[in-house]
Amino acid sequence: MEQIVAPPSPPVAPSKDAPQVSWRDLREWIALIERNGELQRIGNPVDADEELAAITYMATRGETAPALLFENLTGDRSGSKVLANMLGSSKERYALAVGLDPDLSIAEMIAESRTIMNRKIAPVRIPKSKAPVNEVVLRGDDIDLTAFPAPKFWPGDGGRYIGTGDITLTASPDTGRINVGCYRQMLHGPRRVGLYCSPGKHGGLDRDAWWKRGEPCEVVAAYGVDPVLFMLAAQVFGSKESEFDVAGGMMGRGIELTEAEFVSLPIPANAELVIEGVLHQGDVAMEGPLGEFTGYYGRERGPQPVIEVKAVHHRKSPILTAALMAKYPSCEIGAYYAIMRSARILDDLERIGVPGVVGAYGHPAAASGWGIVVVSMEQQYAGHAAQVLALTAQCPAAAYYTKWIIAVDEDVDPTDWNEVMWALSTRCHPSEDIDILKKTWSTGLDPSQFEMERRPYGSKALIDACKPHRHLKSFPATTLLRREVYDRVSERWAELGFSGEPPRLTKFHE
Ligand SMILES: Cc1cc2nc3c(=O)[nH]c(=O)nc-3n(C[C@H](O)[C@H](O)[C@H](O)COP(=O)(O)O)c2cc1C
Ligand SMILES: [Mn+2]
Repeated sequence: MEQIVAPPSPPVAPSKDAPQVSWRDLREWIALIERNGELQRIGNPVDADEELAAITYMATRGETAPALLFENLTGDRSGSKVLANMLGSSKERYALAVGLDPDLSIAEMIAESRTIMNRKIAPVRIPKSKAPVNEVVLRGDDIDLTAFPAPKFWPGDGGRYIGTGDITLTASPDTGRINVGCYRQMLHGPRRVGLYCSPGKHGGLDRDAWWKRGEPCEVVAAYGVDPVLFMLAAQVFGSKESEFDVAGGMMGRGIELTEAEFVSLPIPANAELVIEGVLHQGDVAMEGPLGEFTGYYGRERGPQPVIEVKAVHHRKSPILTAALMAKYPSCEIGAYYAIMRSARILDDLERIGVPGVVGAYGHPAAASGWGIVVVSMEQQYAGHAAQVLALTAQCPAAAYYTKWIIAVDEDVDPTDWNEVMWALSTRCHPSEDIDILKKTWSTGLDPSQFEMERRPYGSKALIDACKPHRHLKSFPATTLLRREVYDRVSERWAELGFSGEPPRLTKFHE
């Protein structure tokens, strides 16, 4: 089996100003994380049927688990490897993917992410002959996707999912905009792959627009992709935006695409395994369920469209990316999702123009960053906290799902749950400080409401855990160290027998 050769070099800590990430494709990124001690290779035989997911789940019950490269899959007929926990709950691997310093704090990464997510760089085209994904090209009856190790994750899953850590390309027939979404794909047969888009997702809207014209919808899907394409495919952008441009901006260079064999869509040139195909109206097969990011099974089994596969491209010994959906910290959408969503919430609040917002964080343990958003702010006028709470709750980046929106003062770090609990327990008076919004934007994936039909209508608690504005002047002083004493102790930190840096404190007794 082909080996990924990791050239020996010191751990990489890319400069904050580096405009371009240091890796070119998934293989180079794997080599980078391996040099940084963030990869575990598993060479023992592992069954893709529940065992791969079981190992991934068990290995990721702590927050510092490495990415897992399964190199030997039982029954595999394709020479593939499977990468799981690619990003997971690791802020370090997120940083290595987007060219940030892995030692930055979460709050610093959120701030840096706002900058790089707002850059846009269009994709570039490279010739077919230069595209690594064209090492092997198959058409027609030569195609057999059942040769690849498609995992079944959870015991109650409805089948083997070749696509979880995937990207799926569709085009709008009206504007030509290419959408990149991450939608699950269950393997039905050698040339048949299910594609589930929940209502309103851009891939599904494109599909329906083609069908409305009486034409089949062309699709390209990639099952081994670099971490930036994967992350961007799983983020919501405007329906007219192409995720490719944002991915290019984050990487500091255009995503490389090349011409396909059958469809008019392009294919990602550096992917590991790509399929081209079409969705015909009326061609459906039973699909689902799949264990979800909530920690429960999602939508019931039902008929969903099927991709008729027309061509397959892959690198030799391709590395497939598999995304386990599970409770934190075992969920693939852990650290990166929380950081990117928080960056976008702050962008939204800035665009709206509300003053005084200092930070925000959607904690990943709250259903992968969907359940809770903490916003920190400097209270400037009566009613300010209530305004920030309501705007945060309903801004585009936070409105979906989020149930608990908590406002804290600027001296509380929203990324530090210990500090948030302190604020909730000392500055919040439940009978005064909690408001409820009803009939808000939710999802069928939230199991807390019965019956199923009620689920899309959620509710949100707005929790004011700021000091009461009415009593700001007379609110008890927080116990803080005197600056000069802190400095004196810090200087003697090592001499006192402590290792490492003294804790960083920013607020002092006045
Ligand atoms: C591993 C994983 C699996 C996902 N599966 C689905 C899915 O099957 N269907 C779906 O509609 N969204 C799914 N999502 C969420 C979409 O990727 C996300 O909503 C994204 O914004 C879709 O792109 P779009 O906004 O361009 O439609 C999944 C996300 C991840 C990370
Ligand atoms: Mn989109």
